[in-house]
Amino acid sequence: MAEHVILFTGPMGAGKTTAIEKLSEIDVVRTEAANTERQVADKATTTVALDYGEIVLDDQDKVRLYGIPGQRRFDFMWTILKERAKGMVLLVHNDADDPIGRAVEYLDEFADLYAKGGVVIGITRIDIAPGPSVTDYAAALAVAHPDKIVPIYTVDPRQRDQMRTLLMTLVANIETRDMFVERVPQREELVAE
Ligand SMILES: Nc1nc2c(ncn2[C@@H]2O[C@H](COP(=O)(O)OP(=O)(O)OP(=O)(O)O)[C@@H](O)[C@H]2O)c(=O)[nH]1
Ligand SMILES: [Mg+2]
Repeated sequence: MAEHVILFTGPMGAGKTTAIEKLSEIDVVRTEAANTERQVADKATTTVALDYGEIVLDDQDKVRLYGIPGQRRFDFMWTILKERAKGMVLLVHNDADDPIGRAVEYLDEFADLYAKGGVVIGITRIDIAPGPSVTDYAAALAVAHPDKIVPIYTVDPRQRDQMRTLLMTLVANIETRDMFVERVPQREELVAE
């Protein structure tokens, strides 16, 4: 059975914990504490260390789901979890301040994960804020990260099927890339020939 470690990143209130709760087939380990920043995200609690859940896709891929805290003051956890992960689900809520700017910022911060495996973006809370559109995000990312092709979807993290599709897209991308890397002769082999 293949195993993948996937990080859920994004600003405070984007829906990372909600998504992991929906996807996980085990009881989720949560580290919620009272939210003292209600002006940033109007909800009772916030993640202070990590979320952890697991799901098996198609009986063959075990996916370990890690959610990071959205608040920057807990970003020491980002560094720890970044090392372990192979891919990232970046969730950005469309009603955030400058949501496109936040998406670019997270892609900058976690660029290693793009190189290691793959990244997919889910824009959330579009029922609350319908714009900006997927096209607006794509245009901004093409300028900020012209070397990256990142799939962008709109999702509602409260809907399990939507999150499952997003996750399966990411895992398929990672596996395709792994296969390609295995097949392409490495530089040392070419030198030896
Ligand atoms: N209406 C609506 N609500 C949503 C949507 N996505 C998430 N939410 C709600 O927004 C809130 C998101 O909260 P969390 O899941 O705790 O967000 P988080 O990303 O884990 O936030 P931090 O841990 O604080 O960084 C929850 O109350 C969700 O029910 C959406 O698409 N539409
Ligand atoms: Mg959370």
